Amino acid sequence: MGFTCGLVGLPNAGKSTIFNALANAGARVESYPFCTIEANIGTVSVPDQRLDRLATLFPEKEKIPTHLEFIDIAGLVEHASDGEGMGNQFLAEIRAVDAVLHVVRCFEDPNVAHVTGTVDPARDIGIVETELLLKDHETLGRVAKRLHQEVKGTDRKAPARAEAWDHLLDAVAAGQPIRSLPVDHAIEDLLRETSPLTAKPSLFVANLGDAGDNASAEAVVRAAEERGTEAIAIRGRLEAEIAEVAGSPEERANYLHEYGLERTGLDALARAGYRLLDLVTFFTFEGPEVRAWTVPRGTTAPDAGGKIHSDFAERFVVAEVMNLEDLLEVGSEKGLRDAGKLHRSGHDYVVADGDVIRFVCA
Ligand SMILES: Nc1nc2c(ncn2[C@@H]2O[C@H](COP(=O)(O)OP(=O)(O)OP(=O)(O)O)[C@@H](O)[C@H]2O)c(=O)[nH]1
Ligand SMILES: [Mg+2]
Repeated sequence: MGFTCGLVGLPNAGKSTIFNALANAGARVESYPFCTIEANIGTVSVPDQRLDRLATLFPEKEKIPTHLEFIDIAGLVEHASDGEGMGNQFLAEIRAVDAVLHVVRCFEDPNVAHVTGTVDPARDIGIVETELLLKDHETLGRVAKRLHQEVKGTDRKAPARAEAWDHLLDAVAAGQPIRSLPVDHAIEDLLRETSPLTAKPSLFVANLGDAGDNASAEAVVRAAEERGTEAIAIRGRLEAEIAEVAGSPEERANYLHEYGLERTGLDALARAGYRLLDLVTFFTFEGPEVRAWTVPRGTTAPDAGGKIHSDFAERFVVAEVMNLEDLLEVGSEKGLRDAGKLHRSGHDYVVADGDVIRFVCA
C-alpha cells in the first residue's frame, strides 16, 4: 500500500465524483447535499511508467503496482463539529488516513445546489478548516484536562507536558492547524496517539467544471500556496465519465488527450501525494512478480526488505542495487553484473527513488 487519502469538503463539492474519477468505483453521486452517508472506500493502482518499462524485461512475470486507498467521506458543513449535518461521523474516518484531500467546488452549475449559496472557494475552504480546528480543539481540550490532573501526581515530567500541550491548544484556538506548528518533544508521542485532524498532511483538489477553464481554481491555488502545500485541478465530472466509459488505460488516455489533458487526475494526485508524504518507490523482480513498493524517504535497505517479507530485515545480507536505465540499456541483470554496474549495498544503504533491488538474505 502506498498511502490512504481521505476526501473532505462541503456537501456537493464533488467528493464522490472525484472519488469515482480516481478509483473508477461507481460511488453514488447526486445533486443534493449529503448524498454520501457511509464512506466509500476504493483502492487503485499507482500509475508508474518506470514499472511498465521494467516489466518489458520480464514478460513472463506478473506486474504488480503499488496501491493507494481513497476514502470518500460524508460532506461536512458549518457546525459539523457540534453534530450538524452528518455531524461527527466523518471524524473517525479522517483520523485513520495518512493524508487529507480537501475537495473544493470550483464548477458553476445552477442544477447543483451550493450549501452556502455561491461558488466561493476561499470561503468554503475556511468553513471546512474551521470545523476541523474546532474538533481538534475539543479533542485536545479533553487531553489537557487529564494532563492537568497528572500535574498533581508524582510524575516529574507532567508539568512540562501540560504546559507544552496548553501552548498547542492555544495555537489551535487561534486558528492555526497543528501541521503548521512546532511540536515540543515532551508531547510528540501523545500527539501522535491523539491523531488530531489538522495534523494530517493535506492537499487541495479544485473540482473544475467540464471545460476546465475555471477562474475560481486560482483561489484554491492561492490558498494552497499560503499553506505551503499543493493544489491539483481535476475536472471531476469529466474524468469520472471517462473512467466509466473507457475500457482500458489506453482508451482512457485517448479520451483525455481529446480533451487536451496530458495525465489523469490520479496520476497528478499520486505524484503530489508522494511529494507531500515524502515517499519513494523501489522495484523488485523476485520470483513470479515485477513489483513496485512504497517506503518513506530515508528507509534503509534492511527495512525496505522487511516490507517484502517480515523476516527479510533480520536475514538481510546485502542489497544488490540496479539503476533502471542501466538495466534497460544492458537488458539483463547478468549483463549489468558483468558490466560491474550492480552495486552491492550494506545495512546502512538508504533506498533511493527508482532503485531496482535484489535482496540477498541469509
Ligand atoms: N456541472 C458539474 N457538476 C458536477 C461536477 N462535479 C460534480 N458535479 C455534480 O455535483 C453534484 C454533487 O456531486 P457529488 O460528487 O455527489 O458531491 P459530494 O461532495 O460527494 O456530496 P455529498 O456526498 O453530499 O457530500 C452531482 O450532481 C454531480 O454530478 C462538475 O465538474 N461539473
Ligand atoms: Mg458524496
